[in-house]
Amino acid sequence: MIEKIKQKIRMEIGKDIKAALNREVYDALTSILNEEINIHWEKTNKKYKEIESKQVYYVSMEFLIGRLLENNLLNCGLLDITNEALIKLGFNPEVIYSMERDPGLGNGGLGRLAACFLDSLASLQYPGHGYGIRYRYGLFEQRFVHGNQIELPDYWLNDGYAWEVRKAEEAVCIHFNGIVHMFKKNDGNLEFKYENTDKVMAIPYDIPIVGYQNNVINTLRLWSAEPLLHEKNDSSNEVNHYHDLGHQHSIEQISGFLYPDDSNYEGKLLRLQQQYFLVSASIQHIILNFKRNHSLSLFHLSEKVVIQINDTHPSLAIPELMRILMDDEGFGWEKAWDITSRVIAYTNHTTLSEALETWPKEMIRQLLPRIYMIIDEINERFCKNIWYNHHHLREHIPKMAIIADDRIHMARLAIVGSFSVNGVARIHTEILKNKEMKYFNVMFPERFNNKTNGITHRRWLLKVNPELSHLITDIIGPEWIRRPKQLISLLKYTKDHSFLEKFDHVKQKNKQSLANLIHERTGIIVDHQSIFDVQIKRLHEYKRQLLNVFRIINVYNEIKNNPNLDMIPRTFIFGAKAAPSYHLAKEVIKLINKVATMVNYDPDIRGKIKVIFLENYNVSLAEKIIPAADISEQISTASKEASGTGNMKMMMNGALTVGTLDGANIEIKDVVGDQNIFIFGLSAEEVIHFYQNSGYNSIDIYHTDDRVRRILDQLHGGEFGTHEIEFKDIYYNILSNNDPYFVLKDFEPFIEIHELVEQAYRDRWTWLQMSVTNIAHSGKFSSDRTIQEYASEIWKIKQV
Ligand code: NBG
Repeated sequence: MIEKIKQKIRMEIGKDIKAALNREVYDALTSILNEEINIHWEKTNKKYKEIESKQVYYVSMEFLIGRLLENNLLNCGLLDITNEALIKLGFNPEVIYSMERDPGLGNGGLGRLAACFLDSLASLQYPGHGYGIRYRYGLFEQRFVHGNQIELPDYWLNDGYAWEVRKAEEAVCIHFNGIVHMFKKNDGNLEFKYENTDKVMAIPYDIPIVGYQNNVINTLRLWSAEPLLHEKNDSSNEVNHYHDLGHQHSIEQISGFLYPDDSNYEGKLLRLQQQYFLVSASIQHIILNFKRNHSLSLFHLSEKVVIQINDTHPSLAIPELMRILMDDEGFGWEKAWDITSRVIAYTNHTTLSEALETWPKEMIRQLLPRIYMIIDEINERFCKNIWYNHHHLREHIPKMAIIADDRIHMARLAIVGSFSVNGVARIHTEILKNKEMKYFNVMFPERFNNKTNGITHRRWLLKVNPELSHLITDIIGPEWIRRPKQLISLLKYTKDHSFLEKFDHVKQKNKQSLANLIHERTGIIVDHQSIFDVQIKRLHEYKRQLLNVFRIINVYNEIKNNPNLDMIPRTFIFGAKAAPSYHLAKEVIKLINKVATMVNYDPDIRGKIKVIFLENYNVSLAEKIIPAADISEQISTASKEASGTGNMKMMMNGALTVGTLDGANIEIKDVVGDQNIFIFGLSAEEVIHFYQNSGYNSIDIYHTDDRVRRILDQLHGGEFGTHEIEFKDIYYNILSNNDPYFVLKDFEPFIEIHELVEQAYRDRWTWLQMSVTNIAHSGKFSSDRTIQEYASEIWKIKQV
């Protein structure tokens, strides 16, 4: 490796290695690695073609893949020798890897899940690929100015992106707007022609997805929008030229930026264009590939292809596949429907009503006239089917119809057009079946199934926590890397003090590294022996960062009352971006920053607590925080968090969960046992009951709990702000809007559970034993398990 790096730098940059800049070494390394990857990439594709295997296509508006160099080196089996080589050449490997921009092509859990799935597919040797959008600007870069979130554009492509390959020859054309003409053919069937459409080219950029030490390279294909070639250069005069520039710009906008909303969708025309752009390009390409690779009729499509749509965002895949099958391939409705509904499977990721997508029907009719006609007919046939064949559901047609109240309900379209509908954790799937999608479940019970989320243990343990990984391998052998369930063997060592010592040592080292990073970025010194109490996730009311802040304020008030309070020092660590238009979420950001300033610089506190809010939380930052966490805060209002995946990542690195009975927390509790997790608060049933019967009054708690009253009065009275009205919206939301996420209701249980946490932490061996027990059980939450379930129960694909 040393020689290879030296030679690359000499040949490509014309420099001696001693003079090379970090960025140049990064470039040299990616180039060396790409040569290796390309060989296996071609072979993998050839193999899939040869054996005509069935392929799964994971279509998603988001892929949050994180940096790739270190990950790819690891998966290629080259990480150790590269690290050694870099050190010998006088470079710091970490610095070299950090030269890579972190592609922020996703918001949060949903996009990161897609990336974990791709990693597992390749590592388990499944023929599975991703389709997404190559946004020119990913999720905004977050800065804090006077405690407020400021959003800066994310220019991630500025220095080029070493892992992508532009495949102009595989571009496809997407049609928007225009008019649809209908003709009657000689055989009596209808024929459709489109006229005056606006054409946009979708250019694919392929990214290799490297399997773990198995020479499998799958593909993540990201589409970029460009004007048609002849349209681009067809400007004979200046007026036209400017018109064309405007036109070009509006087309490029389609893959311009990622919508920065998490669990909340604004009905924007551009977002709809993006969705159709992704879907049409991907489906066209899937059909093309099918024809290239098989000599079968498209009637057999479902034997060779399965399309998993990641939430409803790509649900236009259903009418788009229908359109191609009927208008381009000449199938009649019934056959086309039969093919489509055997190929498409849908994953739901939320039950939050504001996140269930609907589009004004006029918008779809204008932008996608032919697609609208097809949706209209799907709806018509579906409603008729209920009316004639499912009498008991007749009265529910208004709640089931795909087109209702002049809007198109995407989740309904997705359920009707798929053969599988899955939730992402047990409780979430149950809520879908029994509440949110109840009538659909009555009609299609065989479609509904659960696939509890997972995370790739290769990135989230092996790569981010090398010392812990070595320690685990030393004690139980390397088997767990290929079979993460083997981590369970660690249970034998939960009472082995010498092992626990070593584990503790690694944790302390990770905490020290994070403390260093915190110091570098914020100038604040944190005590690495304090409890690192971590909440990292998107900022959302239902995730209840506010509950966490109220607790911190409460501890602060207690210390002010009693400066000699006997407590173990704590460092509260936050990372969170708020959607730019989400006012209350931004208020909470400001509040956390305010409390941080107050706490961190108050001499009375004497370092007992520190509050650290790290800017610009993203995958790379998560990789630094997670190995250092002692406590993982998973405190959503029960029933609201579909699964959560940060909970799994932190458990896998030995943090203990403080959580509500929500999402995958429940399944974590099931495996680790009640004594190895800290559960508190309302259950989902209780929450749902309160919503249905409005039996909760936040004012009552304000009047009866002095601590709560004190905190709210501090908010209201300007004690945390520079002026009185600063946090009024939070205050009114809790008191006048009756605290929709039960922050006050769960306040006392949350304080109490943290008293237990502190007690547990005081007993060092018990704590370490609990940590190791969590790691031992975390194998269940590897995305390898999840992918195996998808593969055998939904996709019916085989390992190659
Ligand atoms: C999110 C849920 C999380 C879940 C991820 C991945 C959306 C719409 N949903 O709880 O909020 O872990 O999806 O399934 O982003």
